[in-house]
Parts: sequence; C-alpha cells; structure tokens
Amino acid sequence: MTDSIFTKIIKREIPANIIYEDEYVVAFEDVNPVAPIHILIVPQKQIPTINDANLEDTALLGHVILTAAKLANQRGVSENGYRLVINCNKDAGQTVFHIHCHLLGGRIFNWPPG
Ligand code: DGP
Repeated sequence: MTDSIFTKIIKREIPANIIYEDEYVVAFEDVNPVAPIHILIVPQKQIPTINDANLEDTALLGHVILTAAKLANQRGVSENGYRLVINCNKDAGQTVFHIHCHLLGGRIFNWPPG
C-alpha cells in the first residue's frame, strides 16, 4: 500500500500542525477547517476506510474516539458539545483513504446533517 497523505504527515514528510501523538494515533488541525475547532484524529496504522477495519482494530478505533473526547475537553467544548464524524467512501465525501475521525466544535451543528 502506498503511503497516504496522513501517513506522510505522521512520518513528518509533509507539514501539519500536530497537536497530539501517542503510540496509536496522531491528531492535527484540518487544513480546511469547517468549524472553529476542526481536528483530525488518525490511527498510526493506515486503514483505508472503516469498511477495512476488523476485530483486531477494535481497541485502536476506541482509542481514536477517546482521544477525540480528550482533545474536545482540552479545547473546552465538552460541556457545550461537539461532533465526531468518520466519512466512508464517496457518498459520505471521503477524500483521504486513511481512516480519520473529524472533531468539530465551537459552533452549533444541524441535525440531520443535510
Ligand atoms: P474526508 O472527507 O473525511 O476524507 O476528510 C479529509 C480531510 O482531510 C479534509 O477535511 C481536509 C483534510 N486534509 C486533506 N489533506 C490534508 C493535509 O495535507 N493536511 C491537513 N492538515 N489536512 C488535510
């Protein structure tokens, strides 16, 4: 598998504003923010879509979500709320085929999303 743009960010081959990293995930600011807070939480392991994840990725995907919650707390939006989004394939508008969770906060989000 060729490296995704996010793997290149993880390897520091291309720049990004990395705000958190551990053994399993990296988090950085989205280059095209759609909310005052727009952070991507990305597994270090390159999995193209959520369809490609399997049972052995259960803890990893849980860690992605818990990391998002921790970062939301750090950014002060836990109480007011925030949205977590994982897009899958074309109908959802996925453009980077390396699983990532969008942490969106700092404004009100409509539901249904439209
Ligand atoms: P998605 O539609 O869920 O695949 O969203 C991909 C997101 O990744 C999109 O919001 C823009 C962001 N993105 C794409 N390329 C880069 C990049 O090189 N750097 C950063 N920081 N974000 C990127």
